[in-house]
Amino acid sequence: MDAGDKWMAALRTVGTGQGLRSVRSAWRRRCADAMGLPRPGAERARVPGVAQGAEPEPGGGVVRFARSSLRVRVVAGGAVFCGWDGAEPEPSYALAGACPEVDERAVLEPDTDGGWRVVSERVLVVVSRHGAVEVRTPGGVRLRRDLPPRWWEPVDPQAQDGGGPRWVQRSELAADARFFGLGGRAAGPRLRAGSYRLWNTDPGGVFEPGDDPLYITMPVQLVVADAGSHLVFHDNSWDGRVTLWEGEEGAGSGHDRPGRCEVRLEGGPLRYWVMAGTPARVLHDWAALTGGAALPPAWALGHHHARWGFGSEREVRRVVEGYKERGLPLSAVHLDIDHYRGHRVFTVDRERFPDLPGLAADLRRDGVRLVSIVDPAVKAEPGMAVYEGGREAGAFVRDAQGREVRGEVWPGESVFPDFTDPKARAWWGGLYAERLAQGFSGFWHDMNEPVSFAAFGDPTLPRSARHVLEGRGGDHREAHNVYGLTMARAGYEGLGALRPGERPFVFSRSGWAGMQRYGGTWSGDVVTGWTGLRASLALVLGLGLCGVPYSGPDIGGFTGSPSPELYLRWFQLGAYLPLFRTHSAISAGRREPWEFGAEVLEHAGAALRERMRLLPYFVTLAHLARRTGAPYARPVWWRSPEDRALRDCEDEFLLGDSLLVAPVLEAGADRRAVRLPRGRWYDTVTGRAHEGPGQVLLDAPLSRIPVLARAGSVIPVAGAEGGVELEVWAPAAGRTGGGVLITDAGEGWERPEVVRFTTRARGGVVTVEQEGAPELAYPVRMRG
Ligand code: NBV
Repeated sequence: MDAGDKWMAALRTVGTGQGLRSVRSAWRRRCADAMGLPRPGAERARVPGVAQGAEPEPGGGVVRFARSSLRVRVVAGGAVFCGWDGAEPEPSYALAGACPEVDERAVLEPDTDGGWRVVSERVLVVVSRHGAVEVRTPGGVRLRRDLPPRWWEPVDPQAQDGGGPRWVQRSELAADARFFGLGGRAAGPRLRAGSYRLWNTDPGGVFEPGDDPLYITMPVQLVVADAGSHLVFHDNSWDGRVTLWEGEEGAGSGHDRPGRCEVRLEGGPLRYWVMAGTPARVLHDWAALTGGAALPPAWALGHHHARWGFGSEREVRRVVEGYKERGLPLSAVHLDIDHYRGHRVFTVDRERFPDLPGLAADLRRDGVRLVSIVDPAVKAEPGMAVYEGGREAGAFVRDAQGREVRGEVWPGESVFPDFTDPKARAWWGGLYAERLAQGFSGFWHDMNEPVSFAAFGDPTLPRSARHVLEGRGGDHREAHNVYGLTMARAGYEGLGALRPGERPFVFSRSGWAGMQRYGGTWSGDVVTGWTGLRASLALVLGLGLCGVPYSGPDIGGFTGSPSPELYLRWFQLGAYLPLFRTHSAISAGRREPWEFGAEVLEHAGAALRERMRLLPYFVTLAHLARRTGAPYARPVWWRSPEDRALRDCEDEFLLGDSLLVAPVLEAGADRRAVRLPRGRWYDTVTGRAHEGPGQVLLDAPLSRIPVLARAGSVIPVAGAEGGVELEVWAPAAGRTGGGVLITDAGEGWERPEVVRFTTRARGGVVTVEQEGAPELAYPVRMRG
């Protein structure tokens, strides 16, 4: 199905009335842009020209070229900022706060041939006479070479339309470099040669691996090569494209063909950050720059069950009862748009959900939380409290003439809060009081690319729509990609003010660089099929490398009905991902584990119980993600980026430092090849040891997927009698290992407790020690 077909199918879901209004809405958007955007006139290209001189500044300096300038600034921690044409690090939606302090030790010096260099502890930045920028390791090995950029400017300076010129920058990378990131890409995690658009997009009710872009795009690339890894972030929220060409070693006549990358943006500043080092170091620097990930409450690390179309309170109770009767642990139930009155956000359909607070309280007694979907579109209905409140607050997006921009979404004709306006965020944040009063504990932001149904063209707001952009003012071309991010901020901050003692739980379909500060995300409407299962893993791993550690797929797929086998394999994978949620569309089949026969129920139940046993490990990983930037689910090359076979291995992952998870992603498979990083790995079921690096063939009967534990690991798990116990996997003879346990009270802001352990194998005896304690405070179960 192409995008047009998908939108037509989606329009069928919404009915004819809305279908017709979607035609009107698309037409209105087209007219608004025809009138509200400047017509492109004659343009001329510009390049920086030759370097004329340079002025040192703290942390680096500014190199002046004939027709531009380049600022290079190294900040504490070692990240490098490069800003062309006067671009500064701020203002930025990605940065967590003010730009970090500069590294005073980094200095600008003249280089040979009329160029300049900035020498710092972690990298060496060399700027050529014509404006090419090389980032090298301190040892002088080249990580990337950014060629002089090129801008297109209107010949008539009066024709400037506020966004600045569009620009392109090409870069050369090592021939062996592999690319990851760019947000949530279904075709990843390794990004092959191709062109990837930077424009958050709802693919229209379902996506498959070939669909691109999706809901979260961001100009963040992690490049992994023999010479080292680095992250590059072009801090610019405009529409654009990243085109990648993987290199080839010894191509043609024995010469390497370098990897290449081209970043092309339709406006906005040409500025970027580079962070170099091991993957762990790079993600640490990224989190330092853009903020630690919001810590989910402990219950959000359990199992969630959702469905679009539960239909009634009775049905919700029936499903929860079903979990209980079968002894299946459940942490949360999600209510979708069908519990709203006529799809109006922040309302309740009281006929079908007569007593939500009562339902929430009953569920809570059984340890189950209620999570509410929250859509940004507000029905443009005079007299409706949310609409009137928003008007009073001046919160809705307007056009160039100052009129409300109207679109078409689930409730009908709708308006859209401008979340780039601090006033609008404060107003919107206050609305969550209604949700809290209904008994909801968590929030699921949807449709915030933002979507406005369109029978043709781009299903979003007009590009000419005006936005406050924190007071700077601008239009949707700049605000579109940060719409979901700023909505997440509004929700997170609102909840923080309304319920200061609890950590907000927000996850959002759309977002941008830095969204982790406010919460996580999920896969969106992944197609039900083996390809969708594979895409689910790609999305989670790719997003983790962009600093968004908490996510997971719709288990079983969003559409249709999975076969029992596919459902089970999806469930088994999902049990090891941060967000562990079953969900499906209103027209799709059921996703409760007992709907697929006794065998599936038995094995899904086992996966569920294993997840709950691993909960202390997941809580620890959540804290580590926040503190260190390391995602819970990491590519297998995380600790061995030099292992080329691992770089190309996309169908398994590390869960924290200790576990390697190898899901089954193919129909009919009962064994699979598992690639091991260096060191000893134990099959957690058979206890058999395997030595890496290398590849082994492991059993994967329907009852389980292969999960291996790193020798020497200490994994905190829930003990059979309650409390935490330590699962210790013996180190190889003469080796050491270790682990960490981070505990907290589950949902507040109390200081977590961090306990570290070391393991040793000496003379055939394995010992475990707890740092700073004369003896272990936890029971130990020796394995391996
Ligand atoms: O709110 C309905 C769905 C939701 O179930 C799904 O998870 C979102 O990704 N929503 C999209 C809108 C409808 C899409 C066809």
